[in-house]
Amino acid sequence: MTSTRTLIKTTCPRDCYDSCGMTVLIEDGKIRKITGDADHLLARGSLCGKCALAYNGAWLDPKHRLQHPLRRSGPKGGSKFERVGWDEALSDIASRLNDIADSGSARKILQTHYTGNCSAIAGNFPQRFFKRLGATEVDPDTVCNKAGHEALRYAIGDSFSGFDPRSTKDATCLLMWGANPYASAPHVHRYLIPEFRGRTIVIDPIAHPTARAADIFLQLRPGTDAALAFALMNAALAAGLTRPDFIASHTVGWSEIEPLVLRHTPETAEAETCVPAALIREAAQVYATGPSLMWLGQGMQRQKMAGNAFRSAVALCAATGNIGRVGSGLLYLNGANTRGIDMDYLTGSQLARNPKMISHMDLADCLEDPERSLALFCWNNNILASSPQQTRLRAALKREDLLHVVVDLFQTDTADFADYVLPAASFLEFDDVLFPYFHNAVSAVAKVQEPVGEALPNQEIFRRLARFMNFDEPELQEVDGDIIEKLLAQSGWTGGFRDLASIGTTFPQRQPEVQFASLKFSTPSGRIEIASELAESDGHPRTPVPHADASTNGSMLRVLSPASEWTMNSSYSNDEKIIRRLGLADVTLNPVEAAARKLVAGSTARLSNATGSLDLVVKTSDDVPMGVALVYKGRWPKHDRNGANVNVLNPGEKTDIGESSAVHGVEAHIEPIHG
Ligand SMILES: Nc1nc2c(c(=O)[nH]1)N[C@H]1C(S)=C(S)[C@@H](COP(=O)(O)OP(=O)(O)OC[C@H]3O[C@@H](n4cnc5c(=O)[nH]c(N)nc54)[C@H](O)[C@@H]3O)O[C@H]1N2
Ligand SMILES: Nc1nc2c(c(=O)[nH]1)N[C@H]1C(S)=C(S)[C@@H](COP(=O)(O)OP(=O)(O)OC[C@H]3O[C@@H](n4cnc5c(=O)[nH]c(N)nc54)[C@H](O)[C@@H]3O)O[C@H]1N2
Ligand code: SF4
Ligand SMILES: [Mo]
Repeated sequence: MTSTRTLIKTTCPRDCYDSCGMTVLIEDGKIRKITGDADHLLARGSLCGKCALAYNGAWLDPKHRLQHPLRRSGPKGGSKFERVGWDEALSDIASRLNDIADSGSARKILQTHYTGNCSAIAGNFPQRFFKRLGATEVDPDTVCNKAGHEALRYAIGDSFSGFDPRSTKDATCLLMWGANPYASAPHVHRYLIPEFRGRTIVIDPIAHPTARAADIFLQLRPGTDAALAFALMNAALAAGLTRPDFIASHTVGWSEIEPLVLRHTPETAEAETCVPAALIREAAQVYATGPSLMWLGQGMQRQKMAGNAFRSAVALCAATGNIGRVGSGLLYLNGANTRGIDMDYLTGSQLARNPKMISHMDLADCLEDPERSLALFCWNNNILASSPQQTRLRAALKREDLLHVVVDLFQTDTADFADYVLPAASFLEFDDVLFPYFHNAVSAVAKVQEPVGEALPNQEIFRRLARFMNFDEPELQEVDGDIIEKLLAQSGWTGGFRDLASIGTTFPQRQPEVQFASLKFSTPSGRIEIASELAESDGHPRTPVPHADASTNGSMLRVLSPASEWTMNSSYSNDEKIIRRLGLADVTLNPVEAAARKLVAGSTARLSNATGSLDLVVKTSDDVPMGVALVYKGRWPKHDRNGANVNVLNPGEKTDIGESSAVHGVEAHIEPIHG
């Protein structure tokens, strides 16, 4: 018998800088293997290790996937469910939501969502439903990157228009600040950075492989970035490498921080940051000479004073004139707007009835209070793994009076506490488009198989629910084909979806454009605002200051919980091969730190603070500085012997700006466990 073999191109829509092109081998109508697309700019024929395992593992395996709508049949959190039909589930959910809305309490319906699927429709369409309903959105960015967005809004008026990564060809320096491409952008680490012909600088507390490979590595104490930024400005000024003309024409407020800059020498900063003064001078020389690119990672804005740190970094960029000229610029994220996409259309902004959002840092508070919350929807988001205050959240989700609906591919910890679990189709099971947040590309996310069981794409679930609610706005029923057509037209792609799918990824701009070439910024003054009246009127300092967090007191450690190489947030932590690779949850310490605390590698230690505690296997590595405990994020609590992950230690402290997560500011004690 001859078998049929087809190769289909699609794109990985994870929350990842790389947005790899993928090739799916279909044999006799079944997926045989999913690999990286050899033609894709970054994938170059291979996926990262985690996706290579999970996409060929749990994501294709019906026994791991949710296949049918489920209704709770035991106590809350007991994970006992019975299978129900879609219509039965949706009509019951709709009638309970209508009861809440009819009593004037729609805002007490909370919805959490994030980036489980970053595709345009699956990631955004359900927003139309919740806007029409008048539900309260738990601001998704507050668990990830809101501090950075807000700080950039004050300083340059825009956090969604970064430099085009292809402009590395024109730069002499690439500064990576609080990002770990080795884990969070593996193909950027593997290809783009080694191919870069200029010099690389990394600023990070951890000596991760990207840092180790850098020309200059500034290994600072966590939470001391602003002090370092001021010392870099001081050194640039002393070396005559600041740009007075640029400062005079395109910035406001330099004179307000200049006295602080003059006082903040590399020697001052060495004492605060632990970075040798000579290395600060060398980095300042390289960066200020430029043209230089500054990639602001999300790790450094998960500190308590993150907004101040970001504003300080922008001041360095502005003082050295490293923006608006060829080979220079700042990158946080590139929004779909850089491809012409109208996000208001996609998310149905005109339907909004309740503009108020709450922070993820306040979610436990809100869910504990029946006066503030009557229902909760979680889609594209696993709060019991990812959000702070894990113990309080679990307890709050036991409320029998709270209607809780989870839409996911898998039976997560969060789903265990739901009244209804609705099975979502994966990105392999319907057509969509993706606007990556690093490269300014447009990519096809193409259907390669039928949905598993009765699973439905997010958007179809919410179209059906809208019908059961008797919502009659046409936006709530718009079909995928029409949306894709409109989005592609907005992006300037002149072919159809199938044309795009045949090549996978396209770049609307053939050549990288210089970021902010007009040197016009969307701030009130139209300039880079080192001093911001807007920030001041929002209750923040007018200018950044050279802040450094105090050292942890002797017995406490700073707990950093960044991206793991083997999970994507909490995704993949239920894949059998990945579970084997992860092994027991661990904590990595500097060997000197471990020895001083009488902790032996391989033994178990307890990390604890006022919020919670976690038993972890001790590892030691020189990558980790003194005073720091490294515990990667992303494990599923229910697969761990603690029944919890690192967020059990996270009190949910807010950043200075943006009510965002200061998760890398968590502190904890560590002690050996005997016996
Ligand atoms: N300690 C600590 N905690 C952190 C962080 C940290 O650095 N340290 N980082 C934070 C950050 S940056 C983020 S962004 C958040 C992320 O937190 P989450 O948004 O919770 O990310 P995931 O854990 O991957 O959960 C996404 C869920 O979406 C599901 N999913 C995938 N595709 C689809 C789909 O098509 N439809 C539906 N309905 N579901 C789908 C996945 O199965 C998964 O359960 O975590 C935060 N939590
Ligand atoms: N493999 C994998 N890739 C991912 C994810 C994942 O979970 N796994 N998550 C995705 C998501 S949602 C996001 S938001 C991104 C996040 O990816 P990144 O932007 O790389 O952010 P993080 O992984 O949180 O942390 C990056 C670095 O910040 C450092 N850091 C911590 N505190 C400080 C500090 O005070 N100052 C400085 N300068 N650095 C500090 C950490 O040591 C870490 O090395 O990655 C995405 N990619
Ligand atoms: S998670 Fe990132 S690196 Fe891995 S396949 Fe997807 S896009 Fe590529
Ligand atoms: Mo994130």
